[in-house]
Amino acid sequence: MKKLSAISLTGWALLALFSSWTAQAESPANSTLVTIQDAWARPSNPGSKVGAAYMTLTSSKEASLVEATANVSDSVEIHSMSMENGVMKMRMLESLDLSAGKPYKLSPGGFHLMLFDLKKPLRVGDSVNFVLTFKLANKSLVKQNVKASVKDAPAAGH
Ligand SMILES: [Cu+2]
Repeated sequence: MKKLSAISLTGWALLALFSSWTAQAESPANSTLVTIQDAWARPSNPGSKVGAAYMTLTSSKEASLVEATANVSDSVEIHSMSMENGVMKMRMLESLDLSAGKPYKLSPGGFHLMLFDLKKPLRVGDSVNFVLTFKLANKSLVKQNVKASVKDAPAAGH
């Protein structure tokens, strides 16, 4: 009898261990991988079908932004911008690597999400719904939604 209860105790301990392990394994899906702050988009220029959006991304783990889609345009690209020999150059990136815990600021003159083939002009007060796809080191993908409000660029951004 004593031996039996010892076994069942071990069984319970194992069960408890197992369930806490499963709970831990599931938590990344439920908790937020990337904290997305200050998401905004510029109003589009009259007659232009392109737009740009900015935000600050802080990932809790090593991850890369690998894809972005938006409800207002057919395609979204991740772009970098830099000054080369006195000329502003834009480059499309396959992905934007995020180190754990480090905020990456997408801002005018730097990284941005470029919207192509806008379905309608972006005006101040509109909002853009993005779905961002992040890839973790283990290759698993995490999608996160973010809403960017359309507003005028801060003067300091130039
Ligand atoms: Cu661009």
